[in-house]
Amino acid sequence: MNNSGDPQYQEKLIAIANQLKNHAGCIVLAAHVDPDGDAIGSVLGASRALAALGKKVIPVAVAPRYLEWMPKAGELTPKLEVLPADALLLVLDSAEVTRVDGVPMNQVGIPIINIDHHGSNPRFGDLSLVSPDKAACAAILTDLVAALGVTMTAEIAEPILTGIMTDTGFFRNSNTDAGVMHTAAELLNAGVSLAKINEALSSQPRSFFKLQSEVYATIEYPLEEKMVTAFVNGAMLERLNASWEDVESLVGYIRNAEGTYLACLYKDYGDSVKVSLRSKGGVSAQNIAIACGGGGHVPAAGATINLPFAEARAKLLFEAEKELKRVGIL
Ligand SMILES: [Mn+2]
Repeated sequence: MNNSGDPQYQEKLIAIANQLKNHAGCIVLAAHVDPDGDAIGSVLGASRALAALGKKVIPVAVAPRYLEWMPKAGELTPKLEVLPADALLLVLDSAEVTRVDGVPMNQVGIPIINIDHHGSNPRFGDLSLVSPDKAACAAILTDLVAALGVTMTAEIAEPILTGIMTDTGFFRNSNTDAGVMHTAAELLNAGVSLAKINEALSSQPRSFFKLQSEVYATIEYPLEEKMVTAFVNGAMLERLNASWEDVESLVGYIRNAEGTYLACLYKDYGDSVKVSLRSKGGVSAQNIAIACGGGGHVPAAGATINLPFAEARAKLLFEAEKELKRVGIL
């Protein structure tokens, strides 16, 4: 087990496991807005493990279309306006209180446990375990399942492994270390099928391919061709009968443009622009995202810039240029 993220990792893990085991009421689980594979995987993995302990669980999340295969029918609750009075709230993969989706975060008398792997997490909650060395929040949950004394079954392992696969870019990104490979091996030993997860995650609707050709047509190489950008807006989606979800993985493809260190997909919402950033070669997408009012990880980050496209693009390129100069690429 790799504990380098937090010297008190094991201690905090045990304290959290004990509080969860000792809590007599229900346990509500939630993750961040715009949930990804790690958010949904962490909520489902933790909730199935706690259910195996006999706990009453309410996992709160809405799986985006490409992750709809993950929950069983009726397993997820989309939203809770008010938490049950006896609830404990377990928040997963959420870098900030304001990022938590579907549950009230200010209800008096509700204990909150915060498990995450974003270094910028302010360690909110009554108990928190934030371990930035972990490639995925789901990887922490593998350790939590063990600390709870729950046997890792295929049913618990599948969403956890999915979270790890999506947050490591299918074991290709720089956060794929020996520790996460060991964790994945443990999950495979529990009987989960890597091929099944891979197939489910790789499947794309026809609208995705039409959209892909249009988005590729917008590719530009600014900043002395050290950066690659692509653009999508609502009108393109409407014309192709595609959805914003079809766009999610596109930045992962353009980041492969030869000779570039930084990839940006602009999602133009009209009065604001969401930028999804990917970086390599020492460039920090996180630095750029933070400068634009967002956040994330060093190799993968994002921000919503509340400006029309031309101004948002200028702001992003300004911050990107600063970062590329900082590492000596420009
Ligand atoms: Mn994550």
